[in-house]
Amino acid sequence: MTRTVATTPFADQKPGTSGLRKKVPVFQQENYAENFVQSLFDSLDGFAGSTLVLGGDGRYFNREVIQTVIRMAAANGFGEVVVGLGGILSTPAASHVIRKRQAFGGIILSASHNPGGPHEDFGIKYNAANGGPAPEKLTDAIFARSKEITSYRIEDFGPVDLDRIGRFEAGSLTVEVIDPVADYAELMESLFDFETIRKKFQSGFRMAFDAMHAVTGPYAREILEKRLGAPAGTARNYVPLPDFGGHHPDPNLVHASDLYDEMMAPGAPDFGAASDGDGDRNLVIGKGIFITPSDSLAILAANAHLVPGYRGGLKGIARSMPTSGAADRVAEKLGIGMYETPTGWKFFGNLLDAGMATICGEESAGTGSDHVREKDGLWAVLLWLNILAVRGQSALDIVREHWATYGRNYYSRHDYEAVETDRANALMDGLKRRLESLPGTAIRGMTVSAADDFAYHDPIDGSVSSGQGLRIFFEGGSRLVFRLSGTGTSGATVRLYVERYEPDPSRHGLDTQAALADLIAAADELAKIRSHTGRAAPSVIT
Ligand code: VG1
Ligand code: CO
Repeated sequence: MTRTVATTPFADQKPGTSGLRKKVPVFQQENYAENFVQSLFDSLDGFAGSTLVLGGDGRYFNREVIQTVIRMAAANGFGEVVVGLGGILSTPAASHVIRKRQAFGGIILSASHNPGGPHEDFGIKYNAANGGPAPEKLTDAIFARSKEITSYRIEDFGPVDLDRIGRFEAGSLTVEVIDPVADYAELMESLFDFETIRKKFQSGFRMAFDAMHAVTGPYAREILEKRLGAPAGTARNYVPLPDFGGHHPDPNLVHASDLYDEMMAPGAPDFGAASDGDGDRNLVIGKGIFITPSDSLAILAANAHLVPGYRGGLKGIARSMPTSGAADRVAEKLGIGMYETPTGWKFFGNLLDAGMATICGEESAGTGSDHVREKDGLWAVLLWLNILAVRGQSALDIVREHWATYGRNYYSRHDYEAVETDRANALMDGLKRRLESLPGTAIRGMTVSAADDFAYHDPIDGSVSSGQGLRIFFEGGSRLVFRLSGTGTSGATVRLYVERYEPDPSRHGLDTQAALADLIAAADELAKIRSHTGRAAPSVIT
């Protein structure tokens, strides 16, 4: 039986960089998740009788919301829900399942790299039929709808069994519980040369993969250990836990510091990697070298032709605006298109669908290709492994060679987390007001050549996304970018992105923070970060 339940709007259901992300107690308010899901369904057209893919990263509250979404999907007229066993699907796997099954779309329950647990974060994302994150037009419509919603529809049936693979009826709906790993693993086998990677492991190559007690554990065990024959123990922290073992499932140098320390110490494995809560991010560390996501994008793009799935070459490369220009130099050399989009994977969708870009990346540990419409953590790791196996060199040598060929883009991001919203806005507004007057100004011996507030004109659908980050360029190619995070759940997070290009190989061995010291100091002079935030130093440096 379908019920229509009266409700009243919540003021704060605005989707951010990737979906709606709030603390668990916010989501636990009566009707909160229901209002958002109904606002989503009300903003979609023509899904009667069609398939919805559903899964999440297994964090606290995942199972409860899965049950709610299933009953609401039934009441709203979907014909079928395809859900991962135990309510689990990594973000890239969900993207693949949506595409493979030609589903109408999918709902992914995740707050990505944010911590999980009763007082931590939860999130809901919607992906469209192409497998990619909802475009801005849709998220704007959902938000508008959430402010006027008066009721939602839900069907009355008991909880469906998420722990048994199979197909069954639930009320007016068909539910299919699928193995969350199988389709994805098969896709990876179709892109990479598993035989060559297997031989590499047989020859004694050692890697450490930290699943951070998040969603990629089962994927890494199946693919790395079972299909590629990596020794047992290659995947660590592989059991997904509702609170990620109390850690942030964020594969960066702060939250994956154990892995980093191990990779820098004597006796380190040959290659180290980690992924985040929902499996779309990747951290890659060679023996003795952390590879920045921006460099990784450039190196993967430059070497992709060595791998079966990309043997025909790349159509183009796309990167988010704050990501370093390292990939631009590769695109230039390959003579292919280079696209610069705002932060967030949703902006790559049109370029991938139109066949203009093959590989995309973000400085925030996101890399992916046209095989799905999300960034893909394990895919990036496998691409690295395949390249390492083919080239037969260490990651360190490959990175050094890349810098010698293309020059090095020194790059770092400084995050000031959980700043009071008013103070963060004051910082951004103050800088925005001064932008126009900056060109020609000299700071610490560097002259500002241009400054603007980044706006993106989508070449496919003509949409314009403005206010995407304040950019300050210096003569010689250095750059500062300031933007506010759209994924935080407490206060505001100010992100400062710092980049300097160094063509001279004899100057490639510097420590990153030292190489960027003048620019970092200039950023504080320009934006008065310390006085606005009241912080002496960033919360996270990557
Ligand atoms: C951050 C990253 C952005 C990424 C987004 C979602 O957004 O900077 O590059 O696309 O997280 O990643 P923001 O607005 O906080 O800077 V994930 O792994 O949460 O799906
Ligand atoms: Co993520």
